[in-house]
Amino acid sequence: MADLDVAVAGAGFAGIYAVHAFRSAGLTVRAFEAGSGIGGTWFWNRYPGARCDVESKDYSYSFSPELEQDWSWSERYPAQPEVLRYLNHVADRFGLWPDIQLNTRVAAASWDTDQAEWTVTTDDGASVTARFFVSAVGCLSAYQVPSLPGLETFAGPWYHTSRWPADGVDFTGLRVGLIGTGSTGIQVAPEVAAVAEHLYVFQRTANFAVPNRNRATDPAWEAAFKADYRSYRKKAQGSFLGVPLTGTGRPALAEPPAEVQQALMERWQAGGGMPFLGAYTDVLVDRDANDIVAEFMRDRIRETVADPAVAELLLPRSYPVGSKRLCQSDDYFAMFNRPNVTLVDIRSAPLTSVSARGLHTADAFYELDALVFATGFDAISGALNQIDVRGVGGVPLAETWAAGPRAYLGVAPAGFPNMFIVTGPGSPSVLSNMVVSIEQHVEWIRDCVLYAGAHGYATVQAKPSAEDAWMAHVTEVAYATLFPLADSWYVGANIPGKPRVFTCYLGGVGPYRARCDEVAAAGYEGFALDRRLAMSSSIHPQAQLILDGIAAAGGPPFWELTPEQARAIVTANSEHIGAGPDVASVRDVVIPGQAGGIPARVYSPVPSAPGVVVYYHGGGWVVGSVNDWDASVRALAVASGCDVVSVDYRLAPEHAFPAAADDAYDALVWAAGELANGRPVVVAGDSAGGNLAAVTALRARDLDGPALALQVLAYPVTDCDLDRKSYHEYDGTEFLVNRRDMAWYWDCYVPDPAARVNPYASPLRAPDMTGLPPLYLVTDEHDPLRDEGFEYADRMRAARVPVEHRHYGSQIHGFFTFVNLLDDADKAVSEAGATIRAVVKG
Ligand code: NA7
Repeated sequence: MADLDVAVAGAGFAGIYAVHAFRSAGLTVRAFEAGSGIGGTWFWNRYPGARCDVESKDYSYSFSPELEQDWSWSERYPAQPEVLRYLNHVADRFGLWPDIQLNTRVAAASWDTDQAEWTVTTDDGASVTARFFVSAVGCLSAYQVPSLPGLETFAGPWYHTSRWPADGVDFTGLRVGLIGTGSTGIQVAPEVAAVAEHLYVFQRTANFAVPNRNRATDPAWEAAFKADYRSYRKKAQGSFLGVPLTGTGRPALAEPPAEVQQALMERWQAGGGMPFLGAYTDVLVDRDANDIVAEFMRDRIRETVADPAVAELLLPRSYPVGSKRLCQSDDYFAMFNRPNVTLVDIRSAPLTSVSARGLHTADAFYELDALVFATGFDAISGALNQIDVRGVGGVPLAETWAAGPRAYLGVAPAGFPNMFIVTGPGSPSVLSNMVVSIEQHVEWIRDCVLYAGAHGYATVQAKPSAEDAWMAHVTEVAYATLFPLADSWYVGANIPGKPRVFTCYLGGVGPYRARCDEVAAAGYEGFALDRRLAMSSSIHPQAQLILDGIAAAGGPPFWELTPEQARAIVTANSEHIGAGPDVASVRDVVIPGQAGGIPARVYSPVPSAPGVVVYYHGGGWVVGSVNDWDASVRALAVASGCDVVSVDYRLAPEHAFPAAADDAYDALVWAAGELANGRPVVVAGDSAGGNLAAVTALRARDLDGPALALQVLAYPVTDCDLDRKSYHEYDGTEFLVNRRDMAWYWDCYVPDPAARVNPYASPLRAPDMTGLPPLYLVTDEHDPLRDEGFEYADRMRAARVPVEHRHYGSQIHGFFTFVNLLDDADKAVSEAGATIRAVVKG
């Protein structure tokens, strides 16, 4: 038994929410955080000027309506200290601290196939086991310092912006060299320039930047905004970037140029990168449209920077605007008008080395007292690759990702069972509002973990074929845009030797979410779910009493008896169940079938029930009767509120296949035609009766009717192959049915083994499952028929048939009918009944 359900690496926005979400779902979780505080990016990037480029109203959790109402952001774009305060408030408010371990870096995580669990080792040498391993290490955590010869000889201090000293740095009176002019360099530069004696900005690539127009929050605006926060969040989740934007919805190239200029100017005045780039639909896909916007921005630089030579150097020309992260600043370009700021072009004369007193370029030497590196990150994969992650067969993740990081749906890497990556490669991640994407991933992962548990799966792993197809789709979408044209960190171009792969999904946050939801609804399509080691639970004591009673009674196995003797035993046993609940009326009928009259009993729980259930009892097509099943069918009638027709179909071996299946279908035709009178009709059955219900649903589809609203199958026989794992696991004579019993039942029902693959005998063999009525499936753990039930559900989901599956982890074959004796039977019948009731009432 693993120590934890979920081990999480990292406690930034993703890890913090993961702790809350998993814990609230009843899972045990611990997040390991290398920092001495939580916050991730917002803990480490505490350089002066650090500010989020997404508005505070968007860059905040949406999972708690109370939290979003109570918290007030002081500015339009929050500065780093405020974001960090917010995250600490969240941890306090939701009591997350006990499940977050600070000052602890995850060093390794390795998958143990035998135990179906991860061993997570931390840098203090400790280790913990967990069923699931979730990476929340972030996309921009592994910072990069370029390898400049002689850096170690530099006499002054040097800093990377992402490891800024907590006490800050005083640059007063110093000559400072800043390397890097991305989002970070552009933010930190004006702050340093304001105090330093001189700032030298070493620029390799000029960057585009739009103004923030940052401002204090207006309380009246905030109140109005908060009144509509819920619907705003919904819009964000369905939007393209995770922020609801109001673009023109038109291509710039189709607009009169003057109107384009005016619209761009309005957005420029309003500030903000996303609304500016989102003005026109073609800016990121059409180079001509992009050029219009780029030239507009270059004009703004020319307008702002006094020295034309400096302005010229600051004009970005080498890539389409937006294909590198669009920077945001209110004061970067104006800063170059200060006398204490010098722009150094290291594109034409690259940096060559560092010596004790400063920086050497190919054509000059700059005497410096301090150095600041704002040189970015090994993005997307860097932080995870720093952990020694090993999947199936001990294969390292770094090796699997040698040609570039990949994951099915951007969340689950193939070859790494039970591992998920929040905002991983192939998801919208850094090209979206991260908080929206983080919440979506965490919730999706949580639901997947819960699904696995509820259905008794030990492992969930992406199929390589699904991962391949997804990553091909990610690439295809990316190459329909201008993004791949830039040498950006999006493609790994900033890290020497890194494979050039575009790993953000550009299909949009809303459509991406819908795809993830579809995959989940289809039973985690593209994932292999495996049940091995899944259920550690033992047989429920009430069920064990039944098995003990049967064992104590002794007696030969059914297959040594005549069918009549076996039937008599089943009838005698059914008397232990006692009477079922009262219903308004019960009447016995004879249904006209193709081969003669079919006895049946109609239970009406109320005078005018909303629907009709046609029920087929279990008993291996050989034993059992309407009488024997009286109590459980009554219970189902009451629970569903529907009329239930319990069918005494012909039994084998006297009447071999397809007699029972024919009767089952004829009974449905009668019920739909004579009894339902327009009311919805459902088929249901347990064990061999589940088989008949499934087959009847197939036939009704194939014969164009009658229409069915639902099929309810309890541990159905769906296939003639008795070599499934569950047959071998539960082959003992102590169970109600074992492999040998089932072989006998099949011999009686379909004597010719070759005929058993007929889909009307083995419905799992139906080549096409589309167009079938929704499935409500009940399975139990300690049951030879367990696995074929799961497979049936999988086939249905693959055919997009809605499936609701309830698995009873401590129950035995037959339990559904043991009302009065087993609490779980009462529960299962009432749950199935409630579903039927809901379906027939529409
Ligand atoms: P970025 O955007 O990767 O910017 C890094 C900057 O450092 C960029 O100007 C680089 O020039 C420059 N750089 C990197 N390596 C070198 C070397 N070896 N020599 C000279 N200059 C170099 O990182 P940021 O921290 O600014 O932003 C990262 C993200 O964080 C940002 O996009 C937001 O999403 C938040 P280059 O352009 O490669 O020529």
